[in-house]
Amino acid sequence: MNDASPLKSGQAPAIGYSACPHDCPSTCALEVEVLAHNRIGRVRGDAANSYTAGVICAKVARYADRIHHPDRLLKPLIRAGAKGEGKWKEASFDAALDLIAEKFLKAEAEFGSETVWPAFYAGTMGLVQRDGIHRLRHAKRYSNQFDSYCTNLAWTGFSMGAGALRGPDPREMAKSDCVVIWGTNAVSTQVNVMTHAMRARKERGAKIVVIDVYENQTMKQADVKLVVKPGTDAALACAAMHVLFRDGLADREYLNKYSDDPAGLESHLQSRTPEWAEAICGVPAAEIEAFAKLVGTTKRSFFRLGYGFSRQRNGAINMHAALSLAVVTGAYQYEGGGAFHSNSGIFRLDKSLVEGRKQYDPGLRWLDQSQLGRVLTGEPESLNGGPPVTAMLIQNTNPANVVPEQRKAFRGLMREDLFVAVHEQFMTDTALLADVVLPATMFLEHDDIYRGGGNQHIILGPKLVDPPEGPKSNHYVIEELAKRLGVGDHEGFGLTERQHIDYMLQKRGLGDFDSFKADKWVDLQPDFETSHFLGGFGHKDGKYRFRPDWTGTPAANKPPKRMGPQGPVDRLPTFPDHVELIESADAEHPFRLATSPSRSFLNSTFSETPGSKAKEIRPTLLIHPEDAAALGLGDGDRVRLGNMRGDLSMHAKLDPGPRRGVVIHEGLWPNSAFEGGEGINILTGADACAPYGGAAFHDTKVWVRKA
Ligand SMILES: Nc1nc2c(c(=O)[nH]1)N[C@H]1C(S)=C(S)[C@@H](COP(=O)(O)OP(=O)(O)OC[C@H]3O[C@@H](n4cnc5c(=O)[nH]c(N)nc54)[C@H](O)[C@@H]3O)O[C@H]1N2
Ligand SMILES: Nc1nc2c(c(=O)[nH]1)N[C@H]1C(S)=C(S)[C@@H](COP(=O)(O)OP(=O)(O)OC[C@H]3O[C@@H](n4cnc5c(=O)[nH]c(N)nc54)[C@H](O)[C@@H]3O)O[C@H]1N2
Ligand code: SF4
Ligand SMILES: [Mo]
Repeated sequence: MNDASPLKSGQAPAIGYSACPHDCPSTCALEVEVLAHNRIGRVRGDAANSYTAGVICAKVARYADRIHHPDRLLKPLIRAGAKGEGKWKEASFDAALDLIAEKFLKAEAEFGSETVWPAFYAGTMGLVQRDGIHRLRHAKRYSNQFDSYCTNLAWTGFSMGAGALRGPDPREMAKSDCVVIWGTNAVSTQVNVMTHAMRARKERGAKIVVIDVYENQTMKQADVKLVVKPGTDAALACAAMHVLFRDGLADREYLNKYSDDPAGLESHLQSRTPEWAEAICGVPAAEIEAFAKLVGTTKRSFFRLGYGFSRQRNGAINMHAALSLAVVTGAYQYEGGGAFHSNSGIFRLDKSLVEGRKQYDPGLRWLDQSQLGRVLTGEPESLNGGPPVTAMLIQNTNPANVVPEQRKAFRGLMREDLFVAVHEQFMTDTALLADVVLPATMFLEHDDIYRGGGNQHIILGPKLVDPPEGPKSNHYVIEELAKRLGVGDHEGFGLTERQHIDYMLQKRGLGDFDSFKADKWVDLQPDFETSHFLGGFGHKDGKYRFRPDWTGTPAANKPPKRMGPQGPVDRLPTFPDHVELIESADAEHPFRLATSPSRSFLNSTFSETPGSKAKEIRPTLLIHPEDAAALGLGDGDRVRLGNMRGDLSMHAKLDPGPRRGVVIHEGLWPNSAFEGGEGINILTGADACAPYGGAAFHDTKVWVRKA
């Protein structure tokens, strides 16, 4: 790969513009040093983009280490030994595609089209490269996929209250007097939140509040640190609302105009005192009082609600409760005030062509991606009335590592009668178990377009460099398979990436590929009134719902409803409340485990780059020193942890950051980083959470002992 001619001395590298494709709410605008037709240098944040503001994370700044990595997949591989053995024979791309098509046709002939599962997720967020797989799915009537890894619980909780998925301009954080960073480790997971929050502190003396289950990197920078037990944020929010009503700090005039039942809420909250909450969430009542007073008296309070605190079996309730607190303060009326979770509702790009929507049949069988293990081991409920899955194409996701109930996923992926093709950039845990591995291009090597839920821009990511010989784009693979599977002439096929981008942009009146090449992006933040819901919230009557209709017809920007209500919906509360739906600690499992993100990995990505590996060192369990002492554990000792789903070993790090009884494991390490070759997700559960599914990755009971 090193055949690029180096720059002559003194010659400045050309700069190309792009967007970060990774699954991160920030979707940074990038400046990329292009050193040769196939070589990049540094990657920087684009200073001209007002959200990115010139700042990106270290792992993407070092992207040259990833794109020019010696271990990149370069050749199609066909399994030559037993599954997972790691023996391969090289093949031409055509031969590999022919084999996949042959296996898919055979599976379809035997079991019907729903036996094929094109599985995907957001390893790239590019709309053409990520979502094109649906075109093939719909045209071939393969199984539908229910996307439950990430956003369900959060989006459901938010949109059930607000009726829409938008909010105050995240850049307004800089104009806030109090920024509440709730359940997101922004320093690690979306660094730009810190850029704007820190501006508010520097320029206006704003207070930074962080609410998390341990003192993470973000909390280390906070003025007010609230450490809750996992799955108890609604208790904290309810007690804070109690104080606001009690002390006359609730904005009653605003609530009467903009909400459904403030009087009902007030009376419901009467028993939700700070002492009540302390017993549930562990935050001392005095800290809850002080927090309530701070947000109740600071009109410009900006609540930045993350995903992390929704990854609990009661996560939708917790998100709705935190949002309700922001509403009770009346902060939405002020610049720099209100609650923001995601702008995903503002972009409204027409993806019908790229996804081949004309042929979409919601009546075909849905498969819950988090229950991949249950699906592949044939659990009838997860097969959802359809045939066994006997053939898969997997793009942009690494389920053998990232899905809960990993042992089942492994057993399923090892099935002899299952054919799996994985299209990847590296030999991931999933690729290792495949029958065919296809090498994939990286974002700088293909055209795409990106939109960022954490900001408000649509950003172009044109091809800037040539890929090495071998890797092909997702688009190429989908098009070539469609031809071989007899649907290449269906609507949406036969177009280039640029034609798809042109279509999406033109339909929205936003220009086209060429105009974006000049302008780089477009800023779609709605006006102040709309962003702050001053013309009303997203529900038909314009009112915020303190009493959400949890399983009713969702409003605009509906939560993922396609599988219908799931989980213990009968236990969802009428008003915001703590509901003990979580996997509570018990005598056998006295600890609660959260599997929080690490700074240098992004989900299962970047664990291959030397810079990231060196920073994360080894799989580690953060445990409170007093808990460690009780277990006879010293710093650095080997520790074993487990539950009814499995057990594994790592090293302990004594850390007063979490509360007693709570342990933290950061990052999605490759399974091979653990002694037993199994990863952290052998411990997490895949049961669907109420009311519309979603995985509770941070909601796990475990025992812990010295290994
Ligand atoms: N460096 C890095 N960046 C990432 C990722 C990564 O893995 N690494 N992942 C990307 C993806 S896919 C996503 S969706 C986003 C997610 O980004 P975030 O919104 O930040 O969500 P999480 O990473 O799940 O967790 C955030 C925080 O929630 C905390 N938490 C867990 N349970 C609770 C709880 O019950 N209450 C409270 N208050 N806090 C809790 C965790 O300890 C963690 O510090 O980040 C993206 N960016
Ligand atoms: N324990 C625990 N488990 C978790 C989480 C957690 O917090 N704790 N977080 C969950 C969340 S929020 C999410 S979103 C999931 C994410 O988990 P995954 O879906 O696995 O996400 P990534 O690691 O971001 O990306 C997956 C793969 O996409 C590949 N990829 C990137 N770009 C392309 C491309 O253009 N083409 C192809 N073919 N491949 C590409 C990358 O190489 C990478 O291996 O993990 C979930 N799992
Ligand atoms: S902060 Fe997120 S969007 Fe920005 S460069 Fe890093 S991973 Fe990409
Ligand atoms: Mo995610």
